[in-house]
Amino acid sequence: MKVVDIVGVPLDLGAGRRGVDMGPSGFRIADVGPRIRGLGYEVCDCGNIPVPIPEVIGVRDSHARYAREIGEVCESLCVRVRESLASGHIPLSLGGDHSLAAGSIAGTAAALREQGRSFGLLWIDAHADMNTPETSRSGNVHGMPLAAVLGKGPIELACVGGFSPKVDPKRCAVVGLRNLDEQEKQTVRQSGVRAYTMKDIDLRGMAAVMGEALSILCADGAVLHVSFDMDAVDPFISPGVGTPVQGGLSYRESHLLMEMVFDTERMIALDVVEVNPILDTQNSTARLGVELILSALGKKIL
Ligand SMILES: [Mn+2]
Repeated sequence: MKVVDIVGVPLDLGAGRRGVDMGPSGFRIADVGPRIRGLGYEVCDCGNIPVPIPEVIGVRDSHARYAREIGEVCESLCVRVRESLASGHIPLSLGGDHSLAAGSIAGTAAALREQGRSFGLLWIDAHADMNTPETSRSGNVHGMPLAAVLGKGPIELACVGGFSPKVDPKRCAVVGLRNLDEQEKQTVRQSGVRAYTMKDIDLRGMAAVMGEALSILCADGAVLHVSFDMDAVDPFISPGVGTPVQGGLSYRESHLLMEMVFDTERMIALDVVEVNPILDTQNSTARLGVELILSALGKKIL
């Protein structure tokens, strides 16, 4: 029986608004473990990774706030994800702000290096998360994790696991983009990452966009790491996120995306992040997150 390892990461040091540290509780209250078990998986809830709170640490670098502490959390998560994959399990990292992906993806990259295999990275997000301490206006590190795994961004995140970069930009696709400043638009265009905006999804449909993205990411037998920011989904149905942007993925587009991920049979690791119960309505965003996790793990309509 396939095993899913749940790892909670109550991290809000990368976000500008507090509360996203309660995300893992939101998922558990929405029965994430029992629901996955109901699909026929064995589930191991590994608890939460210890994360410091901002009240007990000072800001040293206003261009990358709490980067050192976030880097330390990411090192712990990297170890957990690598061990989970080495055991043949599926690590499910629940956030917490998106900066945790610098750790989970480091874990995937480390495990696959040991096995001599390659992976594609599917990044679902309203934002590109490709800022660096030099370009970020807020200094919030949750806008930087994709830069970090590509070898840029704050050094504390880029070097998690002791090597960099974690992934080739040609093996990355971002889906759901709709909020970038001028500088970041240029960064994305020059990055070599496949970027699918909401306009692409409107014009071509989610099925065509994901069909293309997955064929690129899974080429040559590569497996998949999926990093899903709940702010990719439209805030009407996913209100509990720190940086909502209107015009996002619909309920069905989000599910189709995850169903198509499952159909590849290549997904080995999943992050679902940026659930903020403080900003949510009746835990609806965590509940939607759980539904999307189930689709990615093979829940079928028929
Ligand atoms: Mn993000």
